[in-house]
Amino acid sequence: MLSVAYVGLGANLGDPEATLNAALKKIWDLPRVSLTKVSSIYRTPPVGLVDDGPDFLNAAVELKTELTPLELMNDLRKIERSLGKHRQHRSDRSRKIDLDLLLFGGRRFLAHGLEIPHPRMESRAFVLVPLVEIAPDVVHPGLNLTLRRMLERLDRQDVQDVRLFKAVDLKQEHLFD
Ligand code: PH2
Ligand code: MG
Ligand code: MG
Repeated sequence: MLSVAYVGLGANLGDPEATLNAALKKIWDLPRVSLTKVSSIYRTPPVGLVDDGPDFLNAAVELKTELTPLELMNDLRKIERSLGKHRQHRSDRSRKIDLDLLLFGGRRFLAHGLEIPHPRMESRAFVLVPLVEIAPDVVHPGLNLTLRRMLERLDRQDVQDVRLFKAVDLKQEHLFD
């Protein structure tokens, strides 16, 4: 069965733009996964970090896959490791790369350390701004709200702090040659 899934990308250490581009290429190259939409890249102030790190670059992608949520999560973890993220990395620390499985096929899923929808996505402008760009009318199962509506509920200042960094055009992008 083909499912539509959404993944959030974030990076704030090293060369975040190069790392995000490398992650996009690796997602593009995954077997049994088609990358169907890529948001613009946004520059965002760090939220809830204990280490006072630099700004993040964040983006979101849509993909279609025959994989199960756990298989997809494992593939995303392999990509994270290949780009320099260690398994014991804590979520409140700066990171080279973070790939979060946000939504999967309109389903709710909770097992083996994976929770879908991603438990903190509804409060995070750095997740919802890029995601709404590619999937405004998708409904969050559980909240039963569209992503656009979820974004409207966020603090205005948090949303304004998410600044466009660079548009990515999947058709013209040389990344995928
Ligand atoms: N990810 C976090 C914690 N804080 N802040 C921004 N701006 N962007 C992120 O991707 C991010 C964060 C945990 O994964
Ligand atoms: Mg994260
Ligand atoms: Mg993560």
